[in-house]
Amino acid sequence: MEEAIRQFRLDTPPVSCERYGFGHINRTYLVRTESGRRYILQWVNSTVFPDVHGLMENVIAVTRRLAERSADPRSHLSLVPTLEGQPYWTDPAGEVWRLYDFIEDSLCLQAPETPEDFYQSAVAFGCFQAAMADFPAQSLHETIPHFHDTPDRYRKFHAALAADAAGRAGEAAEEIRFYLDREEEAGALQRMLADGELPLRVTHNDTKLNNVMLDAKTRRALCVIDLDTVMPGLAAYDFGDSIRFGASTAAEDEPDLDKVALNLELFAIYSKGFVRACPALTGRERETLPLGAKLMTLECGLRFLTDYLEGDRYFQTDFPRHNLLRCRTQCKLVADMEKKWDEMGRIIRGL
Ligand code: ADP
Ligand code: GN1
Ligand code: MG
Repeated sequence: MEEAIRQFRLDTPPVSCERYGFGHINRTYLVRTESGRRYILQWVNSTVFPDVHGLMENVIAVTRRLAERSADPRSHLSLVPTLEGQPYWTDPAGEVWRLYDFIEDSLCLQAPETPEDFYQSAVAFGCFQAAMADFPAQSLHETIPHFHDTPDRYRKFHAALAADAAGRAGEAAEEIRFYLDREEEAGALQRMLADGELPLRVTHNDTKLNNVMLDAKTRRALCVIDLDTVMPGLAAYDFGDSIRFGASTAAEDEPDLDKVALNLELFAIYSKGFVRACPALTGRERETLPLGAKLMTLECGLRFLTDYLEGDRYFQTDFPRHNLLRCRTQCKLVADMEKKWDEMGRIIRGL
């Protein structure tokens, strides 16, 4: 990591470099230099993203497009070049490192502190989708093929279950049953896409609240970060993943399931912000937003469960059964959405 820092064009020599943030995939470091300036150094996880060079081409193209759209340097991520003028550094082992300017005077939240914070995150993701509306989606690399293809996630789950490589299927029997009971409905968005009912858009695909920056003073949306999964996708994916993470009454790994529910007030607030920021959504796309919330939550829990069955190889975990705990909160949230389904539909129709 020290060697990586030395490869980039910092303003003055570095004085510290420490682990930073709560991401589950990459390794992120906060770098400070003698002048007091801060940067974000990241090691990009090449197991999760095998085409790491394609991924960086996406990041370069997307940040360039966003920079063309706004002169405000805090409205988008900015890559800092290497000493040789390259946008990222490949180390001798083939691992990719990149450096971003730190977005100063900003907030990155793990949970909304007020409904307005959540509204602003909807504005950030909605504006991102709108800003990318005329970007040639087919020019982007698919950094993780079938990323939100829920039936494909089910195929991988069945393979993991059959192998039961870590001998954990018995312990997860209740969650496994929960997923088997919902397999048929899990393909609904994919079927609509295949039938031409929904347009493919450039989407972010990982719209957690902690992938948005808010202005620390005004608390207004600044920009979206974590662009590794920007790919062609459905509006319902971006809407749904935000609801899954930010409109839950508890953290993604809350052990007390009684605390986990869908907060309908936050659901309504996010819906309003997202739809306002994305006026181009078709009527059919708007109708699918509640389904996006349910299916993204179902899918994410299924991914945690699959990773648990495979021995925790994908998501970074902090303790044994962390992925199982995460899966349980997602199941609880799906069950709560099923109870609140009519109300979710009413909120969207009333916008
Ligand atoms: P991961 O893919 O592991 O989630 P992220 O790109 O989301 O990695 O970065 C992890 C965290 O680092 C973010 O949640 C945010 O708090 C912080 N971060 C990332 N980029 C920046 C930036 N340019 N300025 C300030 N903070 C950042
Ligand atoms: C991962 O990278 P991060 O922590 O923002 C994952 C998302 C999951 C999320 C669950 C590339 O997001 O798809 O929804 O964890 N990212 C990737 O918290 O798999
Ligand atoms: Mg992230």
